[in-house]
Amino acid sequence: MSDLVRRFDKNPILTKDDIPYPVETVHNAGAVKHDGRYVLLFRSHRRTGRSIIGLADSDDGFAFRVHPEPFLEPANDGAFAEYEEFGVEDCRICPIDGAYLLTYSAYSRHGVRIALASTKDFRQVERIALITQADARNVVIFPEKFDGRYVRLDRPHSEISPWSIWISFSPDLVHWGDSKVVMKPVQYHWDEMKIGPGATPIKTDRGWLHIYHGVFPTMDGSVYRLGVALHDLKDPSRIIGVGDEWILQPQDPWEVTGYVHNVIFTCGAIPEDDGTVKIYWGGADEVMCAGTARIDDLVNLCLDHARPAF
Ligand code: BMA
Repeated sequence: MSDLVRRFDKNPILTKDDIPYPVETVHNAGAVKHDGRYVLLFRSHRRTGRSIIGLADSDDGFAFRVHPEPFLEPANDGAFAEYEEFGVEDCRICPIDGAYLLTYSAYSRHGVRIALASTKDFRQVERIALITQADARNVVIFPEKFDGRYVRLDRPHSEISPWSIWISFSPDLVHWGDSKVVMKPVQYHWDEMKIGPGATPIKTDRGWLHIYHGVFPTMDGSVYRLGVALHDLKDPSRIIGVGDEWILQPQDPWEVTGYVHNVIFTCGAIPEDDGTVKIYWGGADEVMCAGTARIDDLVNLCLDHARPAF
């Protein structure tokens, strides 16, 4: 099968040289279209080794302009400060109810948990709540409610099970429950070590398409790749199919070598009216890359070349 994702020919789209304040990396960006413009909320390491979130925007989804100041830095006071002490990472963006929900990893001496914030204009941002205990990462919220409830995919950590994708429900975005596991790594498979939610799910006529990451352990360390899963339109806890093959693996020099080698990690993808999707990913935890795929091809992979969800 030919490559389902076509890399943009001018990758990487952002490097640390594009950032107007001192950082060592620019990667793992959440993505959304706002007022016809493409917006990225990317992660950058400071030289302390701790991360902040920056903002970039673009007319065409490929040429981005970075805003002069960081968008979100660890809180200095209030309820969030204690849990953001070690940095904020890997922000996802969910457009819903006329606003954008932001879910990001908050790191501290207590572990990693997920913080929820909201913005309407990407200027003002309001922190709402810490919505998981430690340890959990990679929360993506579906951009629609189901039977009046918000739904998210999340990834709690476990010492017993390989890290898996769970689903949780909420009436108010703050209190979450009815959690259950929906998808697990498959043994001796490209995602056998751990999996986690990636981009905010995309609605298609055949189901919710979720681009996730999977990790394989090698003698040379872990390899991070992307795969796809399709969730039922009405009941997102039901997985219709998981593509057996990865859709993207480290290949370009800036994906194979960098801050952490052999990493492709997504936090955002933007569906277009022409049936394509722009996928954004961090290369080797150091640069931002982009590519396009046909949504139908990704859905077909879930349906025609499926591996079990468990
Ligand atoms: C994960 C997270 C991601 C990162 C990946 C590869 O555990 O820290 O932010 O991209 O590892 O280093």
